[in-house]
Amino acid sequence: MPEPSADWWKSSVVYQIYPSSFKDSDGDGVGDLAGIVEKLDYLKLLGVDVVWLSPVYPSPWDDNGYDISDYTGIDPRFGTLEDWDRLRDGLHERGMRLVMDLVINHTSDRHPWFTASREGDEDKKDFYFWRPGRDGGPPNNWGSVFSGPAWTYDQTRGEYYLHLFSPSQPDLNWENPRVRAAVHEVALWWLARGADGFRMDVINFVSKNPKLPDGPVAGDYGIFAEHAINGPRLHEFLHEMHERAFAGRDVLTVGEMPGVSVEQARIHTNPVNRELDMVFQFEHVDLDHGPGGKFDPRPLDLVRLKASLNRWQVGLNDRGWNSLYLNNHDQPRVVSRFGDDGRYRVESATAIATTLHMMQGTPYVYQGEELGMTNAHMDDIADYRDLETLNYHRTMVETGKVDANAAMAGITRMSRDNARTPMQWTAGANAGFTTGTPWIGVNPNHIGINAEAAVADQGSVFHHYRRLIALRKEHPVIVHGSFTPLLEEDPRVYAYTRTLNGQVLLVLANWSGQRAEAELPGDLAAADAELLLGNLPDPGPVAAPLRPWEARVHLIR
Ligand code: TEU
Repeated sequence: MPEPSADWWKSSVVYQIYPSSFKDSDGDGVGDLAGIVEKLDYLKLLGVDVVWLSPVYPSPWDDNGYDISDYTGIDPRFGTLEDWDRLRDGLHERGMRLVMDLVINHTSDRHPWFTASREGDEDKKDFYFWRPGRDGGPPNNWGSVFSGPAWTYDQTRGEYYLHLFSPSQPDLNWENPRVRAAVHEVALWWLARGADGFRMDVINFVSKNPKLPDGPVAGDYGIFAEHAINGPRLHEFLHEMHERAFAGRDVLTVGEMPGVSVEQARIHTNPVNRELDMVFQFEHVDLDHGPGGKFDPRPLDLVRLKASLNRWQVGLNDRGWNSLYLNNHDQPRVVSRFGDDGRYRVESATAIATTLHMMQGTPYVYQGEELGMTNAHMDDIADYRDLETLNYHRTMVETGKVDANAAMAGITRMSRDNARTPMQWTAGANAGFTTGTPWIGVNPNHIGINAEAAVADQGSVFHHYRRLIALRKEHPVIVHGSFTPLLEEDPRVYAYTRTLNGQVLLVLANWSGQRAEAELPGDLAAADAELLLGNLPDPGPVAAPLRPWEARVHLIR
């Protein structure tokens, strides 16, 4: 286990594993903990420091494990607590850490807490949001993230319960101090077992306007975000959890916060407030959502993406800390979404990675991103497994509310299942993921896009990620340097500098399939710079034009 040191997570790179799709060791078609242990040397070669493990707790699997029925166990599909211990030890032996996914805004409706609550148990009756109906319907007009109303009537209790996600994910009532104490106990239980921190699911949803008022109507329902996120007690709840569970411990805490602003994140991640180390914000991954939402996508506007990411870089500099991500289990594969997964797949994947990894913050690599894995391009709804996707198709497409072809195109481009197809290990059967029948289809392009081929090819996306990760360890300017945006209105080139103790890191990336000139300020253009890393052969000097999807990192000492 590496020596604890203050803020180790600032110079770390985190690798997210979506366990059901990473590696299956027992042939049941679902990834498992023992499968992850088989691949630890692969992760060590990549150079990542931390593994963030998406949920592996017992779950009815409505939302692929984000509906938890037992917070201190392992779902049999993934193995046992002893398997988890072996994963923990395997990571620690290699100098890596293990961060767990805490889903504590809601439980599964099969969790014993909910069972007791619906039956009116004295201790649990207020563990969730129960309300009588209004005018024969739900208590307010909120809609769920996963389509439909955010309330379901329960015959046993005779009241409605709140679920901002699916009816199988009832929201915990954090106004109840016993709920908060129970959640703190869960965190302490995993820390005692050797976990090194937590990713906290929609953690800014845990404080809601206690009156639960109607939201402004959009479509069939009211928008819950007006009153159910970033609520009045959020800072209090986060600080309380920090003091009860994290204070004095050498752990990484990252809060997933859909809808958080830079201003709020500056408070959440300012160490003096003792809340969280960093947050996952969503501004940059919501930019291509059209008027009809995520399944009504619009092409990327690079100038808007630069403005968003740059705002977060400048906004948190010296006061908070950024997480840096463009991929995860909820987002389509960035090389298909913002890059070019055809002619310039390797070039665009590495240019995008260079742009992100040289910024200030902790980079998160999602499984397969380091291979340049692409969207699945599935155009038959029968191939999808994701609750959000299937609910959207059922409630909007099958009802005729949206045009079926346009919606299916949106689903093909934006569904979360694009990130959840099995990890591509080899060109062989099922991409070497399983000897059984995979729970979701394997991308046919695993023939050419797989870890075995990538590790053997020094020009692969994998080795570019490995070099980016290594640079972060070698140059303090990458971790601690201030950020200065350049060429903010340029529609093709992403450019910025990082500065520390007189050293200037210049990052140039052409996010287009055309040649581009970076019109740099004279002092930079003429600088005598050392080339630290390029993504194409024979990279030129600072002033050299940028070839299609070319990225370069120059150091001016
Ligand atoms: O996601 C939170 C969230 O906002 C999701 O709605 C996600 O961003 C959305 O699907 C994008 O369209 C977290 C988890 O990451 C996600 O996997 C869970 O489904 C969700 O919470 C409920 O736990």
